[in-house]
Amino acid sequence: MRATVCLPTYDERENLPRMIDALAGVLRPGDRVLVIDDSSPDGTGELADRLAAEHSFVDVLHRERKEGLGRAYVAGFRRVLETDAELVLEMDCDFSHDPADVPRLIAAAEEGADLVLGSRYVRGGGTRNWGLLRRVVSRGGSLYTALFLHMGVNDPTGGFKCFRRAALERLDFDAITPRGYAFQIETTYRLKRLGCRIVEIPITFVDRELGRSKMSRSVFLEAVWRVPLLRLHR
Ligand SMILES: Nc1nc2c(ncn2[C@@H]2O[C@H](COP(=O)(O)OP(=O)(O)OP(=O)(O)O)[C@@H](O)[C@H]2O)c(=O)[nH]1
Ligand SMILES: [Mg+2]
Repeated sequence: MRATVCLPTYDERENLPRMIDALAGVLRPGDRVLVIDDSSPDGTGELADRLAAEHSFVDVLHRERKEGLGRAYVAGFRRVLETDAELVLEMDCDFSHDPADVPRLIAAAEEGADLVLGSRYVRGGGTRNWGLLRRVVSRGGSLYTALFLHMGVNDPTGGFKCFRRAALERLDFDAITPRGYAFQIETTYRLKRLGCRIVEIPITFVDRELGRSKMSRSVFLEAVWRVPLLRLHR
């Protein structure tokens, strides 16, 4: 099945060329990468254009403003669904998600999952180089989500995913408005409610070495108030 990896970038100049090289080593003929750049001040967008000129499997979607990860992914999904891609992946560009795990996500989707989640909190998964605060916040987020949404998913806030095209097409993108981690929770929750088959596979999440995190208080607070609302409004 042909896969497209959506790669949102904001100031990832140090990471993007290495990431494209790494993906070139694991993707199959016909697979593609869509870089979704929100006019990064550090020139990641122009760099992406140069990489796309060098590598025929790379496309770039330029957006005018930084509007958060959720908006960037929705724009990317719409673009990918105009192509014939059968699988659509989400992945960070900061090497927290190991490109070497991409074939395992794809394989799980090909074996029949509608949505595959790279999971830190199943047997064999974990985090590396994370301080106590990040570990507590992430675990707390999973427990908080489980408390309200009962999805049976161990790592609902993660952003390393593979959607089957037919599942992604069932999502109403106009109705999915969150920007940060809440976006990840909401897409998974909506597909669960639609009866989709969700499979978690273990990954090790490594803290970024280059560039700066865009995780913010507002991203965190958005998830805190949106998760209970998801439950109440449907
Ligand atoms: N296009 C776009 N990409 C973004 C935006 N915010 C973050 N990203 C990218 O999304 C990916 C994840 O963002 P990070 O800053 O690593 O945030 P995080 O992984 O949630 O948090 P950390 O664990 O602290 O790194 C990276 O590839 C970022 O460059 C945004 O508003 N627009
Ligand atoms: Mg990150």
